[in-house]
Amino acid sequence: MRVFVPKIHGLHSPEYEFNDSKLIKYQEPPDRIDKIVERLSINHRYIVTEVTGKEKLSKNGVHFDKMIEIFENIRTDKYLIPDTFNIKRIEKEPEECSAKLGMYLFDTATPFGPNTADVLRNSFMTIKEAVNHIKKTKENVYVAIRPPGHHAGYDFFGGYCYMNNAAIAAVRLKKTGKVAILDIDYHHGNGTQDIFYYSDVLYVSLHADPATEFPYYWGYAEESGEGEGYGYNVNIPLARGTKRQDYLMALRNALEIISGYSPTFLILSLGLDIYRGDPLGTFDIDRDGLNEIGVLIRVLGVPVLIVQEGGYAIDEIGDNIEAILEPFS
Ligand code: Q9C
Ligand code: ZN
Repeated sequence: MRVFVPKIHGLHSPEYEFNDSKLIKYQEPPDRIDKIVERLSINHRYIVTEVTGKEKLSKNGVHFDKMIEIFENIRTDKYLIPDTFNIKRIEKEPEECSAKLGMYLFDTATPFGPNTADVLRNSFMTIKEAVNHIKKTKENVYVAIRPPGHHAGYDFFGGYCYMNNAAIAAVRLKKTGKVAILDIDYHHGNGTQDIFYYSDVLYVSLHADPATEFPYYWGYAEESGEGEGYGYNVNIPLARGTKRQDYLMALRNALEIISGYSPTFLILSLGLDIYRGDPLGTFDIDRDGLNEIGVLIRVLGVPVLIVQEGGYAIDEIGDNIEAILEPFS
């Protein structure tokens, strides 16, 4: 299987995030992806390509222009964590960079640094190359990318995410067929839901119940889409501590829905934070469980674009990625 990696992702590397009323070490560091790439590079089933190119963010086809313009124009010598949020959503832009970011940011875990915009430009190019490859070959592709994307919506960002990698791919793939997105990150993909809420791109998400878990204000089962999108948003919230067998049962239901839609392409938002040893998750899914998840999704027989989202058990991330990708490779 081909693997695409943004070469300069490591230039986005905040030191801290503000979490649970404390300043803590940033939980989404470069070695997440470095460890994955290191492991797949020595496995003959994978051909790893580092993408060096960059693409202007304004052509992303998904996000609100004003938010992207702010990303393009931030000038800072340190990682900014805004302290004030635009909950009234006024359109006037303040002068201070941190306050500009606060216009669209929804949490305190998503610092914006000197090279963040450049890293996003490299991410965008990486997504485009992966999309071109799956379009051309109809073969499964894995994008080993960070920062992740599924918490970034049309006009908001947060949860370590700035731009929605899976959504950017979906919009492009939609030009040649029907697209479904399956999101198995531990957290609800509020950004992806938001972007496709009014459209017939099918979004199906298995995630921890928002009543107890981030992102708290999205992800309930009754959020079904609206207008053209009605019925094409499917949320399956699961209790903290959900065990492998219950998870797999819910996954079979999700796959039934996807199979009924007959997509041309499937995008898999892959969060390894469902793993039992993850510091941010609570699900009880072991490494064999990850492999079984891969097997069940593979059985659909649809070409899959696998996009990396969360996953913070860094010492085990190499073993975990091999376990879940093996059926696709
Ligand atoms: N009190 C992804 O897995 N912090 N993002 C949660 C809870 C943010 C996770 C704080 C977690 C973001 C892509
Ligand atoms: Zn997550």
